[in-house]
Amino acid sequence: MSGPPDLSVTLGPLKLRNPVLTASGTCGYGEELAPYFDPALLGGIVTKSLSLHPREGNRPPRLAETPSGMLNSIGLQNVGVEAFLREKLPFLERCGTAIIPSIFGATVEEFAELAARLDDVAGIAALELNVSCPNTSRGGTEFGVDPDSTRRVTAAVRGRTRLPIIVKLSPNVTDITIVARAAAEGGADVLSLVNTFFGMRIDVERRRPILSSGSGGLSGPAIRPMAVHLTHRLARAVPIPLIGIGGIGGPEDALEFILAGASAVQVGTATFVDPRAAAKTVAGLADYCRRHDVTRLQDLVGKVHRAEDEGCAKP
Ligand code: RRO
Repeated sequence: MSGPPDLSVTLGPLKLRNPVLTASGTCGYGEELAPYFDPALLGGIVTKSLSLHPREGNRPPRLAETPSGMLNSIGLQNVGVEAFLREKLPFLERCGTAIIPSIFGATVEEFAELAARLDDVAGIAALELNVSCPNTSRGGTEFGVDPDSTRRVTAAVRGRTRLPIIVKLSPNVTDITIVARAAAEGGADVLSLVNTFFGMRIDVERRRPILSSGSGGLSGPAIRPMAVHLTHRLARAVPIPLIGIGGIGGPEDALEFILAGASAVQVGTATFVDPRAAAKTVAGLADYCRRHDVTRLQDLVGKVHRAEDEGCAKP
């Protein structure tokens, strides 16, 4: 191969220098990464979900370790959209990577207002609609488990912005393809999957839930095979590009999602273990391309061989 591999990816109207983004809620508004690596190495940064007004989130304890994973119940703590624009975006703009605010509304109108507020702002590459937060009583999964609500939220946002729209899907549904199609019908350009799975831990001595809110959202390697499965299934069911999320901690994990059909990936919980995980994933993907003589990483999207091709048909 002559020259470095081409890691750039195109997701509908969204072009990224490489397919590795940070997952919402795992690096605040990007500043937390800067001591560890140059954020320009990333394909993009997805911010903590923003609401119209600041939120303090849930009471602690709001994190709990689980086997190969983590439960959270942060409760959407964030600075609010105005403080984001004033205090956080200037740093992000200087990072030299795609900036993707995640937005969260308790109502359809709040989603639309957030989109309108961010629409004409320089330095924003796309919006990710969080219709899948497991830790709020209003909005969140309330929208993301219902196809009609997902369609209405997406269409309302579509009506108020020219930015590419990514809809982040919940895994806590019977059939993810139904909600995904609704998001596409509403005008989504890209789908990201998955947000966290509902989960719970109980302190048996005290006979109480460990999280103050009772249940929370499960992330980390524990959910990766389920997320890869859902990505593989969805890639065959919807015509729009996908971003894979769920326990990605390195290049091999990212490649599982890419081969399953994701055009890009988000690194989340792994950043809490190794703050350099996302940057190392980019470097590892380039290395894989060199070792396998892949000129354009994008050519690998969805290229997993069918199990039947290897003589292991389902019983
Ligand atoms: O803040 C949270 O509790 C949270 C959010 Br907004 C989300 O989308 N997913 C998650 O696991 N936690």
